[in-house]
Amino acid sequence: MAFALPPLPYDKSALAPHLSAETLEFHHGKHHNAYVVNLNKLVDEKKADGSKSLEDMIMSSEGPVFNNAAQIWNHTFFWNCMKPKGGGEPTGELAQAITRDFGSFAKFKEEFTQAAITQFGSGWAWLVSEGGKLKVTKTPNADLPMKHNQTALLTIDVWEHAYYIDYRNLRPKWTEVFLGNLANWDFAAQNMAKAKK
Ligand code: MN3
Repeated sequence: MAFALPPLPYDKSALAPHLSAETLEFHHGKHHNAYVVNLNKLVDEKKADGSKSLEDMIMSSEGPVFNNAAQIWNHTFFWNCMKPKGGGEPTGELAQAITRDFGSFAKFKEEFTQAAITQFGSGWAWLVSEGGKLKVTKTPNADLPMKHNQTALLTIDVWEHAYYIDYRNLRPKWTEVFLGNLANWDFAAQNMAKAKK
């Protein structure tokens, strides 16, 4: 069975003015879709096992199959890390865990921003859970927490294609807007709850 491009969890104009419909049209419709097309092509050409789940494929592959499979997963995850009227601060258990492991939400924000800004070239900054503890990490290109025994809670895409249309070269501005106006803390809390099981 071929892999399919999952639809965005909201309308492509729903994140404006923070992220334009044009950005989502390109980022989801062109970039995310290209990873799906490429993976299906690789499965055909290399006779890779296309009946595997995307996660199994990510965990068992390297090179082009890994890159495309992981980028499909990363983007599907990333769309859910944003919502209209997002941002602000988490509540409940997630808020407590952030205070416990970073000292304060402000400290977490500093670390996450630093990771997003200092990822050299393309990649991702993450809030992850590892052995019951929350951490901020960054990964290059398609690399992702599940390859490092970590559960992803929240991510920001810092490939230039994620912000260039709206913010040109200003990755710090993009990171600020993501945390301030878009971050979906409900989704991160759900991921933390699943990580505990
Ligand atoms: Mn991207």
